[in-house]
Amino acid sequence: ANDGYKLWLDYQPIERSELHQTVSELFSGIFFFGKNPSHEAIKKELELASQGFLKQAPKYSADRFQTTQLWIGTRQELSQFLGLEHQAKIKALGEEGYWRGSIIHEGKSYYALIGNSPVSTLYASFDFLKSIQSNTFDKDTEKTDYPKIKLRMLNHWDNLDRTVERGYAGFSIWDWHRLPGYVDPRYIDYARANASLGINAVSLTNVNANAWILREDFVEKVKVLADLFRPYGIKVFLTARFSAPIEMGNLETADPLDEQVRSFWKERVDMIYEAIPDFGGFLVKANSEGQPGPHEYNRDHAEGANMLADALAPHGGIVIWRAFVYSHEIDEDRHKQANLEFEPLDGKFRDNVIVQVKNGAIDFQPREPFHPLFGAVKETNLGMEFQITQEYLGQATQLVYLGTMWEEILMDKTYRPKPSSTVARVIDGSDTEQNLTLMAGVSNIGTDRNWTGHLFGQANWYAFGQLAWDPDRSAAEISEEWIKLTFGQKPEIQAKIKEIMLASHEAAVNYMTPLGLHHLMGRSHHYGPGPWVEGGRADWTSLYYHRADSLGIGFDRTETGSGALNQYANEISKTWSDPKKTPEKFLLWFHHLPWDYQMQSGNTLWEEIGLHYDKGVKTAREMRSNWRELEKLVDSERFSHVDQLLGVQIEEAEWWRNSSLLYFQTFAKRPFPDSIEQPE
Ligand code: GCW
Repeated sequence: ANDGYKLWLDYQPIERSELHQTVSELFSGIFFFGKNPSHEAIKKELELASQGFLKQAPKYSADRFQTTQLWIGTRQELSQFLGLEHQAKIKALGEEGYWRGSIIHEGKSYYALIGNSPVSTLYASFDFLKSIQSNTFDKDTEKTDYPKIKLRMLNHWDNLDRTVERGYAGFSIWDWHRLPGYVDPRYIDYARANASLGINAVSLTNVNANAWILREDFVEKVKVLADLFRPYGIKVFLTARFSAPIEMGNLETADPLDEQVRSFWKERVDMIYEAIPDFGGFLVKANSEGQPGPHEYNRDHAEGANMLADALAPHGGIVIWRAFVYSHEIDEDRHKQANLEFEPLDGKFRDNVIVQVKNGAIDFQPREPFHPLFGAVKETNLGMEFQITQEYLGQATQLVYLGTMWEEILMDKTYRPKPSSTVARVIDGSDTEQNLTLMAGVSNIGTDRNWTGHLFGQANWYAFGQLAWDPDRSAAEISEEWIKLTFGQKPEIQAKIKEIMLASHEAAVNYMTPLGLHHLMGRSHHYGPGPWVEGGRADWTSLYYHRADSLGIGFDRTETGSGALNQYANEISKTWSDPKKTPEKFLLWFHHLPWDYQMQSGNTLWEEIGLHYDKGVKTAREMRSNWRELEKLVDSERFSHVDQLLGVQIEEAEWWRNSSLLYFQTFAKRPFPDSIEQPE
């Protein structure tokens, strides 16, 4: 059955005879230099691949020369066959870098997969298999690669009872109840999938944390996962609940400067490292949305983070401290809060702390300008947090390829610390002096057979991994690659699916929140439209964000409004304070403008809003008509899965358009443009 379980590691029979020939030769004589758990993982992968590609088992050679075709090992293991220059070239790629290509030795050619470490040899192997799958393998071209970001991490928001916060693909894959005794084979497939993308870290538990995960019996369960993931180069992190000293240490305080609190954490951390010597560290959400934190004791984020960092440092562990903060006390535009709290702390965090910042300042909206903290601090390690799970983007019902959205953010110019800086250059550390770099993605994985609920959710997991490896990769290229690995080589399939994917994010922005509108989703579930939503805290309502009235619409964040725009570099804040010079995709994010404001197209703002909503619906329909052209080319199981969901997506796009426009019309009191389908 084509249920999507195998993800992009579905090794289909090789069709092209020449490639078939080459690959059977290589797989007929494999020699491993050295023995270690990562090499065992490679072996397992080659076995799966060989069965899939050639329908037969691979053959290993006993000796490295005679019958051997394929050499696998680390640079050191193969050093005698590499010239000095060649060795230096591979070494320069760093611990996680690899080289693959042909080596001639005594007149015979061997194809070699060489990493600087066992794990990077595994990366070389996955890349080699991928090139076969996508029909691009060429024995005579060498390939080198290395990751540009150190920590490439998934954040699971998985609770210990297996529910998943903002998870739409079933329950948590971590079966805490049956661990440590029962080891679900799925854990290995999870590790394979991540390693194939170069993902090397995972935080297992929700940032809205439960202190229990730090109990000894839970750590024993975590150890099983850490042991399984180690050969795949994946380190395990846990979320630490700041009030754990009170909840499980019987202390009266969790004050980070209190000696007993400090020893509580030190003991916990020592206990964890006893079980998991390469434990990654803690991911912490503190003083945000009701989570406990250092503010309760009049301490700041740096004091809170450093206390944990000090407990972890002797073991080489790190603290990832989230900048997604908004407190109930501060009555400021939420957009400003992270900068208000973190800019003054620049330089105060320990070296083993990374501050993890969401891509935008509000909350994973369909489109946000980049977060103004990127570029604003000089002596703080900043990491990126993207959301792979589609909380505000149609969840697991809608097809929305996020690669293009992430690419857009990574390429945005921050103008700081260097005039040429972009978000990518800040987070990969090339324009800053930060010694730790991180890209995290909130996972969209669950127990659904296809892992991600919507088949195309897999593309977002894939794209995230690829961008974390190299934030300069093009989202279009990544989509092509994913399509080949998922649906095969046929060019008609390629072109159509790529068109669907590349149009999908803009479509969702258009039918949900065009022109810089944001947070118009229904309250708390964040699914369908709810621009009319009132009640609760001001910034939990949509009215707070769109501010529509009889005069106009939009959130004034210039100096006449909240002033949040001033948190960006001058090049941005000066220019964008003029609506005429603000990119129209962010217009209503920063400005409150009259309904008759004239847009670049010559239309009024009101007309343009209507046209965007309508365009979103039309694109959703085109996505389905494109998909339907593939009916004969894609297996019926996947065809129908995607087709049905696109049907729902179209209905929901219409729902968004009609309800939003009818609602905004009660303020604008103007007719809809003639050219659009009239909402009713
Ligand atoms: O996006 C919001 C979500 C919360 C989430 C929070 C966060 C984990 O609605 O469910 O809580 O952000 O990122 O901390």
